[in-house]
Amino acid sequence: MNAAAVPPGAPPDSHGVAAAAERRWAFVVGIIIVLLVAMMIFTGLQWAAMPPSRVETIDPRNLHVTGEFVESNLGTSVAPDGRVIARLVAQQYSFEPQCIVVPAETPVTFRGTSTDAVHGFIVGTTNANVMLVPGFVATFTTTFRKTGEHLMPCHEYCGTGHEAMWARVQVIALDEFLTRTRRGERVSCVSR
Ligand SMILES: [Cu+2]
Repeated sequence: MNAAAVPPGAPPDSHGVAAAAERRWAFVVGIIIVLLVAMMIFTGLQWAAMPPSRVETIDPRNLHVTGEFVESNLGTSVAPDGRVIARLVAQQYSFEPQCIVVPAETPVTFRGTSTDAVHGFIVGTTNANVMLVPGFVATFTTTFRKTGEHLMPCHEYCGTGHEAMWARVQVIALDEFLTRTRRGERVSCVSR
């Protein structure tokens, strides 16, 4: 660089200073990239070497006829051990039930499966998000902090009716939920 290109007031070796700063930042970015790649390799190998913690299989051909996912057993119920369990089935192009009632401030275990194609759902803006694959039972436990209603759309493209495939999740107060389950009713949504 010739002296005429140095802006007025800049240190005489501004080019050298900039080059050193660039080298430092290139080094920092390089370390970050190496760390991320190492994490990907480590988790990829570790997960590939271990079986998933639990894989529950189910025959999708007779879901409606027998077992846990018959229609009368779908929806939310309280298990004998006190756990709240919401069961649902996805099929082209709807969820059964269409509206799921859950209590607020209580862990709720979702158990779902599919009769035909790969489906999935998310619940509103919560972090509940799962895929429903025929032949497997998907399960997760989550707690809804506030009462209210969430949309629950299918988020795996499953065919021409996919965009119309959604259900609702109604989160109600725990006492109201317990009162309704104590009456022995199958808990279903109330229109609001
Ligand atoms: Cu879908």
